[in-house]
Amino acid sequence: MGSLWSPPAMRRAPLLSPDAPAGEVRPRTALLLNPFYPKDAHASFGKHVLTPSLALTSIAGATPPDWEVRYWDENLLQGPPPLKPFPQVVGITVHLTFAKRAYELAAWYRSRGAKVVLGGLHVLSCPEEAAPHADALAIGEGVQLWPEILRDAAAGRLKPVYKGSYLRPYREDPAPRRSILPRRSFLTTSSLIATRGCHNRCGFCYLSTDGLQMPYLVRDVEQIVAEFAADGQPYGVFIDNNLGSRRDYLRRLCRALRPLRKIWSAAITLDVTDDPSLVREMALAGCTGVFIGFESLTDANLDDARKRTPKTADYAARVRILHDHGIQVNGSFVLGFDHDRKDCFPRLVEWINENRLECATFHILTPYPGTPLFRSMEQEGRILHRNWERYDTSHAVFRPRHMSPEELEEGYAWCYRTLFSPGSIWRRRPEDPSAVLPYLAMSYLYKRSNRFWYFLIRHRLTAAVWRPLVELSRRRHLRFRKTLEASGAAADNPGSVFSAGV
Ligand code: B12
Ligand code: SF4
Repeated sequence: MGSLWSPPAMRRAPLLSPDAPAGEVRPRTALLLNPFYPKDAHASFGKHVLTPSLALTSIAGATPPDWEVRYWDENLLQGPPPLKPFPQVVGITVHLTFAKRAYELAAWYRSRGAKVVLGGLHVLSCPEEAAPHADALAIGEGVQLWPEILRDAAAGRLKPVYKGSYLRPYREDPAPRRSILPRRSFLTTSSLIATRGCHNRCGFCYLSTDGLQMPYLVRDVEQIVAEFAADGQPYGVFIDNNLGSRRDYLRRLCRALRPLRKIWSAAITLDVTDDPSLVREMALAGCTGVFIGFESLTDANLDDARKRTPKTADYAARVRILHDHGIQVNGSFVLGFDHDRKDCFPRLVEWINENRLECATFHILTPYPGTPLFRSMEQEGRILHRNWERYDTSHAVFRPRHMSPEELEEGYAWCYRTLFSPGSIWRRRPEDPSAVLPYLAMSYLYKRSNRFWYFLIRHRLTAAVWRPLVELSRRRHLRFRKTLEASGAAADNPGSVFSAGV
């Protein structure tokens, strides 16, 4: 596959020159960093610039008015983060795959006199590992901690650890500050979040990390509508773990979003299709794509993971309900469960083709530290190493039950290669002939054009090039919506240039 091309800038973080001079520390300035991580050439390089994570914009939203805050995402390929003006505080978000890079950045800034605060999922699951690299750790929910951290930093009395709770009402959080984002660099800056948590606790998911108490909480629908309207983008991406855990809330949210006449995608669980009237509300509110964790086509795997989800035999009929409402389906599948044998790869791709999923993402089962899955694999002596950089779901970091780690990695690569092949793209085209062209545009531009993406990202052209296509999709959707409203039931698939969320 041509897209296995991978330039150095997509594989290696920018150099942090040891002698780069830093100026005087400028008081009350904070720099927020999203560290570099290597991109998987099997997938689309466009994934990172589809929509930004809300970790840093959420923190920025809680910054007191007498502090200046800046943002730097190393994955936007604009070089190492700035040293001028030299910040008093550097806040870095840490996931396990880029923890090593986060620690390098921390050392670079600390050696020049900045105070470094580390937060994010990896700090929550491995605080002892992160502690030596930081002046302060923010463990758990960070929005409530950030103002206190900055106050303490200004007064020169930073504490080593701050702990935030996910139990306090979510609606009290200020809106994320999206104005700090480089708008040109993202397909859309409207990453939205309405809920936190999930009604499930799958054994492999970070939500089941030891000690993490994250009940399902929702924000007021008016808050979401106001943020979406204010950001001025035609397309939004809900980055919630599961926007559909409370159906009454999702229905209210849809009704509130409908007058905006914008389009959006979201991650949901397949059980929202229990109620086709809810799927219809989603479509009428602008939902053009959903990201669904199908995980596996084998019920025993889902039982082992303790995922409460419809039976796999029902999957196809439920996909149909979404398609009938013009909602594209991006399926997420995990490879390497204990009941997976080598025949799972062709079976899976055939199923995706047959059911015409517009897009799919594959993930090698990855035991995240602190989860029940990690504990059981460790007890069974199946963890191969703790090189977190390779815990990126494209490497086998454990010994699978019915194949070798190499066979699992080969199967994963084969699934992507086959799914992104012209034959598979063609087989999965929408049934409605007028939707075929936008679908093909999405498939080729999004998935098979990594050289193009690299060019767009480096030259900060992502928004400029995609915006007209997004607008086109929005208009198509509005036409489709009219038909749907008039029909009182499902209508033909309108097609979209992109499918589903992150
Ligand atoms: C947007 C997103 C992306 C984007 C952007 C990623 C990026 N690094 O910029 C894209 C699409 C590129 C992406 C890619 C991937 N992602 Co992703 N992604 C998300 C998603 C959907 C939303 C993140 C977000 O905005 N959360 C909302 C914010 C507010 O929450 P938060 O990050 O936890 O931040 C809070 C606290 O942690 C804390 N905090 C965080 N940072 C800091 C920093 C400071 C200084 C302070 C004080 C506090 C603080 O305060 C914040 C507010 O409370 C999450 C799922 C989710 N809903 O969280 C998955 C998620 C983070 N991704 C995940 C994975 C596995 C991946 C991939 C490996 C998947 C793949 N194979 O492609 C890649 C690799 C990317 C990588 N190495 O980071 C996993 C991580 C699992 C884990 N244990 O690490 C998650 C949790 C999804 C899941 N359910 O499994 N991802
Ligand atoms: S359904 Fe998805 S978000 Fe919810 S616990 Fe399972 S994997 Fe995590």
